[in-house]
Amino acid sequence: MAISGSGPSWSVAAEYRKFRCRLRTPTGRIAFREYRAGQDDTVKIDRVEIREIRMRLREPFEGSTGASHNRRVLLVALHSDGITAWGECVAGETPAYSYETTDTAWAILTDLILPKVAGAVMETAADLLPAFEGIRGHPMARAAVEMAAWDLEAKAGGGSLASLLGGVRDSVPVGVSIGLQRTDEELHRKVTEYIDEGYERIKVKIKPGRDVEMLRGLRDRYPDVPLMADANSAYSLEDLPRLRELDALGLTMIEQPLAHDDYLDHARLQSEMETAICLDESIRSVRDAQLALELGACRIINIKPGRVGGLSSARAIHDLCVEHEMPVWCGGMLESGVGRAHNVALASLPGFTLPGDISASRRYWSEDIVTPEFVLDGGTVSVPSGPGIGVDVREDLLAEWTVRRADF
Ligand code: NPG
Repeated sequence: MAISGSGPSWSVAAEYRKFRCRLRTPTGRIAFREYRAGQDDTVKIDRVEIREIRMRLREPFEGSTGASHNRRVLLVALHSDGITAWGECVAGETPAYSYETTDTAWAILTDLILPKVAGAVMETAADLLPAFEGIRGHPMARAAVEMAAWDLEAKAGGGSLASLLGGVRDSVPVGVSIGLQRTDEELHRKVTEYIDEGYERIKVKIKPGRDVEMLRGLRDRYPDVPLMADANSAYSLEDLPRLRELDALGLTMIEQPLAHDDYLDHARLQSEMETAICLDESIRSVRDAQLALELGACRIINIKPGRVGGLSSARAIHDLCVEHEMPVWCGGMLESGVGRAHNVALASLPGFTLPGDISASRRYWSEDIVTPEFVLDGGTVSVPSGPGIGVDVREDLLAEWTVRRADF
């Protein structure tokens, strides 16, 4: 669906798109088709469906902000002329990681966004921007629709989502994230298991009281394994002496040690530490990434499309980081196969040089909602090459696991 050489230039197309965004029907629906002269790359979203499915984690997953036992996953389906495109909302069950939750996202999507998306005509995901007007924040709710729109554009054009995004790899290196364990022995057992399975790097959750000694024990046992720690904002600058002890352990990075909205203290901390700081929760947009870069608040960024409002924003952050030679990697939020597929496509972009939190489906689920499931192959996961996200949602499990549904 890219504009071809014989079509309008990029700048003309951008102006045209802005103009189209201002045109609305009296119902507030987005209907641009009649204003387009002789262009046929558009698709009409005939019907929209949102479902909440419940997925049971194979084992609880615990970070410094609490434990997850089950996932309440929201899936958005855009139906267009025989095509079904999918997006997943990654908001959590509680507002521990961000202020958004499954229930706030359900409300924003069903009350405000989806009624405007049904009946819309689009060529690219950017054409759905009017559906998000008047909504401050709520990136995870918006991303569920935006990512489904990318899937739709790719499927309508017959290509993979990865190639539409500009991906350059057919497989991506992946790591595994290990939640807090009751004892160091249990942690060591898990690490051994995942290394044997072929994971390329190990990320360990930490919090005050379960940090330096625990990681030192791990480092002694696995001197050569790429190890990193994720604090999910569990520390403050007062913990500087303790955090500095981590410098001796050769970690590839420390993820989000300080508060989600504290760029200044992260910059102070980074200047005092040798280990790279990676920001996660702090980066919600390309502007946040610019701020972090300018302040020197980190040396690595974790990009999660859900956290930043979708794939367009994720790609813009990626592009900015490539320009500034800052490595990025793709984070994970205990996604079902739908969100995992979007993450894999994103991670195929050239700047994703570090292994992502994109584990095999089996790491979290006895059965995934998609087929084929994502599997680990020599420390990598293959990037699907079929149309769009390249995996199919299993109708049998969808019917069985749905606990609520709304249609537009
Ligand atoms: O592999 O999907 C995964 C999980 C990786 O540790 C992981 N995610 O803080 O990055 C995180 C954490 C997370 C999980 C965040 C769930 C939010 C929700």
